[in-house]
Amino acid sequence: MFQLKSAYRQFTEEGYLILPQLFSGKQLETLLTSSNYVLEQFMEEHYRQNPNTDFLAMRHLNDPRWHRDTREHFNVIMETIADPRCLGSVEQIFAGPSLFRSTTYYANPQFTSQEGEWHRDSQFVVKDEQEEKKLLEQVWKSDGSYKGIQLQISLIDNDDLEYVPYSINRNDSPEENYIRYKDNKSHNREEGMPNAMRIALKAGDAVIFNPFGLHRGRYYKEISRRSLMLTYTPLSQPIYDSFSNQPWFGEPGYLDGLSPRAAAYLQQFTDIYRSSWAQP
Ligand SMILES: O=C(O)CCC(=O)C(=O)O
Ligand SMILES: [Fe+2]
Repeated sequence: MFQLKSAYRQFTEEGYLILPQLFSGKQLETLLTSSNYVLEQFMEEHYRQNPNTDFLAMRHLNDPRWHRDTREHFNVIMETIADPRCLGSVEQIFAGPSLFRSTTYYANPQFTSQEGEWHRDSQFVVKDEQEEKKLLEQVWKSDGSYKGIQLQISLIDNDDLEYVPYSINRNDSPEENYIRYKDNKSHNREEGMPNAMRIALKAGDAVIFNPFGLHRGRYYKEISRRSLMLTYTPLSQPIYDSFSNQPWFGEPGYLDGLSPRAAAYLQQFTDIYRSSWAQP
């Protein structure tokens, strides 16, 4: 009998896991409508402040500033973060409970087209290549230390994300290192990354990927993209930074009106991070 790898093994070995039709039908439509409702407000503000200038992504769709007129779209986004379909897959990978970290929305640019830069997210939290090697070695030793895993839901058909399967458990090969780091990172938009796989998703499909593996996006004005990304850490590994800096979770009534299950899940975020938001 043909036996697929377990989700846990697929993710830990290859660094990514496809979740076909995580959302569909009316629910998918609603999620697209609610995400776009936030995006439109963000765009209006962004283009007013930065005329004719693209942005790669927007963060924090759950910021109450986008939901002053109605809680309808807020509820959709928050219920999605805590949806058992999302948490089920994420917690299978963590082999334990998860903690919400942040939301990001990728929408195609309006004015320009460019390839994304090949990277591992580990490079953003260290000062140089040597330090990154040490960090990755620590991660491999500690077996499952995550900065956060990304659950990206394609709300429309899209294949902008590229990933190098199995790169998560090893250092760069010389070819990979050339593209990612050499000559002051000036080659990191070049073609030819060995074994790169474009992740083709239909509307409603999702991918979970470990951002410490090699990956990049693509940002073309001609290629429509609406991908909602939810980031999670293991409950036991909170990370304090701009992603978790969401003091609005501490506002009275912030979680009112959500299902008891979603409210209980998201309350953990408030409980864990609240002290880090306190003003000195
Ligand atoms: O999906 C993209 O465009 C890039 C995603 C990425 O780099 C990340 O989530 O770490
Ligand atoms: Fe990344």
